[in-house]
Amino acid sequence: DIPRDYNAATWFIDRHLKDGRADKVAFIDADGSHTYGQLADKVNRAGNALKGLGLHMENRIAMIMLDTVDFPAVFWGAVKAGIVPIPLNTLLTTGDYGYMLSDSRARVLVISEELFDKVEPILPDLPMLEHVVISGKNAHGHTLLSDLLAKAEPKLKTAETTRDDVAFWLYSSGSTGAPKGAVHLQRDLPATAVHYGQQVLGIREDDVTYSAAKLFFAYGLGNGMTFSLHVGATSVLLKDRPTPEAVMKLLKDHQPTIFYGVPTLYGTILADPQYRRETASTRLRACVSAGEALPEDVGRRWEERFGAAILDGLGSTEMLHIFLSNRHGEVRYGTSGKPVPGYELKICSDDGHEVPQGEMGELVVRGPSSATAYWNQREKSLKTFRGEWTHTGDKYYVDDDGYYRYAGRGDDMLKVGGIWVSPFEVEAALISHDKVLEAAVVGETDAEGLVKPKAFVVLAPGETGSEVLKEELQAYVKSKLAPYKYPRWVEFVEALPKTATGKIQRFKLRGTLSQ
Ligand code: 3SK
Repeated sequence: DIPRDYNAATWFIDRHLKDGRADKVAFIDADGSHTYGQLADKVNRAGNALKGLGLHMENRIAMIMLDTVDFPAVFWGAVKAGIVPIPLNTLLTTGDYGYMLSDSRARVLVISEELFDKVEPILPDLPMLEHVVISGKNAHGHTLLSDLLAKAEPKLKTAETTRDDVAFWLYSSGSTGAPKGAVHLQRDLPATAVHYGQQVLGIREDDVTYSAAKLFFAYGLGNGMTFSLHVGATSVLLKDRPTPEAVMKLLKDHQPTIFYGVPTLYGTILADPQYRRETASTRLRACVSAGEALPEDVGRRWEERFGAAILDGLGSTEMLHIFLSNRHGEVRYGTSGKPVPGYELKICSDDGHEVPQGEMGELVVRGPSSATAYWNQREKSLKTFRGEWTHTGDKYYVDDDGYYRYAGRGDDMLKVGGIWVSPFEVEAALISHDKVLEAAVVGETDAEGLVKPKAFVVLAPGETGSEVLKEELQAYVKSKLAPYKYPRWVEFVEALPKTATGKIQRFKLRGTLSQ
């Protein structure tokens, strides 16, 4: 139970000093190891540095930061001072940053030196932005974070916040429209760390974790930062892009016990037969997947080859982390598992009524980490946050054993011959074929004006698209699913369009019929 007077930094940062973890390693990044004691010092200095720039409680700062220890230092320094950090996706365009910086009215931007070029052209157009602070060595004419930290006081008074104060925001990308700032409270981080991190994943103090999803994603923020800080574990951070090569090297070098990935990464690693448990981490005891539903076949093959099951789950930026998940010892691949303790789920029809078990509908969730609203977006907030219930926009049904099965985004479903077809089901069938790496399925209109599935296929390395292969894949899907679900068209592509969080943007593939 979280007391009314509460600041999350007391629990996630300062408690470790009292609990004797000052010398324990909290983070490992490109510069080496950082203990809990060093982290607490850096957090205090960061909070004081922000106050020294003229920031007060409830002011906002934007963070466009790669995964190094500077990220948790700035994030927690702000939270401890009652200032609201807004981590932004580091992969966005200048235009996206212009929108988010002006929408959020951040007064300070902390940015990694490598990313500065992306914001430089828009700085003159951001009147609310007073300071740019650079993490790294090249100040680009602004202020270096390292200089501010060196000069700042190492003691910081914790701001007198309550559990219901705004702690941080995260922008939610969605498949259409402008990004929306999801407003999260001080109470939200401990809720996800307890309910998912401890009660489902079972993270412990002796774990060493690595998340391929970066800290700026809601998924990565919990995986790579708050879950390990919650139990006093160690998290390895990778600044670079999580290519299969980089990830496998990190797993080999640091031997983590928990690995958090996304389906595409699991699939790409599996496509290279040289990778196996012995070339990765022999200590791996749990793997996690989220971002999009994990194809059944990928889960099975990973477990066989790497000797650790993947817990596939569903979360959202709005709910902060995973609220529906598979459990150790009860994994059912091809499903998102069962509700995480502390969260209640309903499957609803379009008119908002709960549907009988087995029927498909929209997944709606109630739980302790829901954002309060989208900043400055009244209509969108009203549609998503309805009283205690948050609408996910995901279609699900519950099978006879109580496992939740993903059936696509509400707007991605296709009706073929009057029957709903989940593009995900057809994709999963395609991906289980040896020659297929990734697939996306959308509805296309045929000569009769009827909607039929069309597949975009990324082939496994070394494979080449051909008419013969197209027919082979069509026959294969027909043999695995109800025949009406097979893709009438198959297009071979180099890559699929995806959101920053790895979700396939099927809307970008619609209307591209080129038989
Ligand atoms: O996409 C997901 O499944 C997810 C999981 C955890 C946190 C955030 C997100 C978007």
